[in-house]
Amino acid sequence: MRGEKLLLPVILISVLGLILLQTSYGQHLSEEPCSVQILVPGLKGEPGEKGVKGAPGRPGRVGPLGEIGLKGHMGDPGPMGPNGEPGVPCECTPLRKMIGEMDILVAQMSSELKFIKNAVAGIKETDSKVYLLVKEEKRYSDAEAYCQTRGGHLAMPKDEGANAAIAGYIAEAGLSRAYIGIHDLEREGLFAYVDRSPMTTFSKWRKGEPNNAYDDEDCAEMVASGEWTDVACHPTMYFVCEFDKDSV
Ligand SMILES: [Ca+2]
Ligand SMILES: [Ca+2]
Repeated sequence: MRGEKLLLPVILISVLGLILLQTSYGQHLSEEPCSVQILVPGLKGEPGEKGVKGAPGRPGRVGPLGEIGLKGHMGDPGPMGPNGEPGVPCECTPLRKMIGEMDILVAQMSSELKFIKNAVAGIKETDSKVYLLVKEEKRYSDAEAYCQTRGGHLAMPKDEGANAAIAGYIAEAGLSRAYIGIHDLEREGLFAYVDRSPMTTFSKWRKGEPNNAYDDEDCAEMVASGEWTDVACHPTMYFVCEFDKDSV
């Protein structure tokens, strides 16, 4: 007990002495600000609170041009649009007039063409037929084909007038003969016209003809006098075509 009584005053005096010592040291520092201070870094403090978000930065510089992208696929077709406004009725009267004038022109040209053909080729004609002497040597079948492609046939004299017209044509041309459209190719001895029409009352066979010489004469020619002779079909010679006037 006695020891404890002595220890307590000693502790109190020591603490009091330390307090006094610290107080006199702090006063000494504040009273002499120009004196040299030696600062020693303290311990690192606790992390502070997170700061608020800053203001947006300035825009950056313009970057380099990018590469050209790949071409895209064509899109689906769009929906159908609404119907348009009704059209204006056709002004057909001028068109009809124009077509009528063209018809007149065509008729005039056809007439002039017929005149030119007559003048140049010296075409012969009767009331109903136009005859054309073709100075190209052809076989009978080829001659008929030539006439057909132009809308006619080999000449088929069916009366004296027609026969005389064709004969005069041949004679005036200085020829002695030409194929005409008569044959017995379908039945020997039964001559008919090339358009299959039968021979009726008129015929102009030379005396002794048709004779089917060499058993090889199934076609016919007209000589300059206007008489007929049956001849072979394969030799080539000039020929006379005929055309209906209605179709020329
Ligand atoms: Ca015959
Ligand atoms: Ca004969």
